[in-house]
Amino acid sequence: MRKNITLDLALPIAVALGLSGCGQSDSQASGTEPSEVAPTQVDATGLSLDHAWVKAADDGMTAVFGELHNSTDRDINLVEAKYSNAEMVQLHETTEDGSGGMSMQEKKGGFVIPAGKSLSLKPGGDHIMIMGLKKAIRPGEQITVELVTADDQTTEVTAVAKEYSGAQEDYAPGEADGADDGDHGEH
Ligand SMILES: [Cu+2]
Repeated sequence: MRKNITLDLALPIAVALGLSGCGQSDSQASGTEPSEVAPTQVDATGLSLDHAWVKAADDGMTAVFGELHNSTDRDINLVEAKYSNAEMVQLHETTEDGSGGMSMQEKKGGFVIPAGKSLSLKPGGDHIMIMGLKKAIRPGEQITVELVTADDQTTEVTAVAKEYSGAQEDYAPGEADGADDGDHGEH
C-alpha cells in the first residue's frame, strides 16, 4: 500500500516534468528511455503510477499526475479512477481551445497505456481530475486513488500532495474566465 517512490533512483528524469509552468511540448524527453528501468512496485495488473503527485487543494477541483506505466505485454485501457473524498473523478485530456488558451475535458474511452510503455499525466496534458473535494488535501499528505481498467482490474496508487499554482486550465471549452496567469504573453 505504501509505495516509496523516492527510492526509485532509476528514473531521474520524470521528476521535473510539468513543473516548469508553461510545459508546452518542449520536452523531447531527450532520449531517456533506458531499457532496464525497474518499475516502482507493480501489482498483479502490471499498471503503476510512478512519481505520483496531486495538487494540494482546500476544496473544489484538483488533479493527480505522474507516469502511468504498463509493465505487461498488452495494452492497458484505464477507464476510471476513484477517490473516496470527492464527489467525482474523471480522466481528462487537455486541448488548445484555438485562441491561445487551454481547456480540458473528459477523455473519451479513457487512457490507453501501450504494452511496456508509459503515459505521462502532467499539468497541461492528460490528468486524473478530482472534482467536488469533500476534504482538503494538504501539502505533504498522501492520498490513495484507485485505477480501474477496462477489464475491471483495480490498482491502488498513492500520490503525495504538492503545492502547485499551474494546472488552471478552463474546465469547459470556450469558457474564458479572464484569468491572467501571464504564462502566454502573446495576444
Ligand atoms: Cu481536468
